[in-house]
Amino acid sequence: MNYDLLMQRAINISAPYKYLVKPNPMVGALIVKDDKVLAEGAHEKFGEAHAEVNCFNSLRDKIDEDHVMICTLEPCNHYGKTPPCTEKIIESGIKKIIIGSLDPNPKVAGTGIKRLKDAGLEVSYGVLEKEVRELNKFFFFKHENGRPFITIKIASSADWKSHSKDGSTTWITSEASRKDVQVVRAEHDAILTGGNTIRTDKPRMNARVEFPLIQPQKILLSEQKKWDLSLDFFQDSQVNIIGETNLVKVVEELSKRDLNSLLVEAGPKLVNSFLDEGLCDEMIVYQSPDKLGENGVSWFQNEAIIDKYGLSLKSSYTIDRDKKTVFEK
Ligand code: AOF
Ligand code: ZN
Repeated sequence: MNYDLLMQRAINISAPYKYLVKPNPMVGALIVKDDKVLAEGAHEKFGEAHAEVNCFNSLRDKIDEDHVMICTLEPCNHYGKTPPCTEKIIESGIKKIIIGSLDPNPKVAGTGIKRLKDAGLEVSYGVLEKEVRELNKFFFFKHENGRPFITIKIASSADWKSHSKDGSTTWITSEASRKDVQVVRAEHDAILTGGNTIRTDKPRMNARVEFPLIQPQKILLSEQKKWDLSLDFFQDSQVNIIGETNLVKVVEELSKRDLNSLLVEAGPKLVNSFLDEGLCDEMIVYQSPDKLGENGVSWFQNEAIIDKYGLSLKSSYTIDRDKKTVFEK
């Protein structure tokens, strides 16, 4: 059997649920016999059935010695929001399982494979592991690094200014760039900003996209305790206000929560603080061809800052009249 091809299919069926399963990983499973796919299932919604369970539910055949299960991620072995998949697999009588990657979640981390092996199944793993990891980049990062993946997003003028000093609030980047930002927001588990941004820009900071999704949570770093809760920012999803000013402590606190990724959308001061603390894994710059000139407030003291923080170019392309550049660690 061509396990690479089958694993790719399992990955493919998991991917459409990206925005509905987060912060869980996208997972897909197949049951095959003699190179034929007899059943398939994906994890479709956070808190609901895992891929393996949906896969068994779609199988009409009775399992025999020749059936093989393909699963992109090590089956879970713990009681979370759903019971352990390992027990379901063992009960089914299936004898062989091919896994993409181990699950880095400390609640699973090898115990799923051990349980299956102990029950006498033939288990192998590591098929298209790289692809599974890439697809679930934030999930693997969080569990392997103990903190969420941090993306900083900025919109800049051609001369690296953030906004004009006189407070005129015209948009720097085009509508197409601002639409792209909505998808970036949708990908993250939480959006973090500062009190100044809320007071001056009055942003909504939700993900306005045309597909169903779990809205990112919102995190407001501010020492101001009382807020006008009718502001747009306080709608759509849960808002957490954090009064702590030490960013290392803030991220430590956020690491305890069920968040794999954090999108920082803030002004120059907070953005530079995140960079200074080394708390940036990726930076996305939407840059307009227009300059703000003398009236503009600079994003950085100098542009070479991006190199200084160990970020290097990942991709760069145009969106309408702007340029979107992604830098990564
Ligand atoms: C699987 N199959 O389809 C997924 C798995 O709270 P729960 O019960 O939904 O468990 C979530 C954890 O289970 C998640 O963090 C990850 O470690 C694993 N995800 N495991 O066997 C699946 N989505
Ligand atoms: Zn499971």
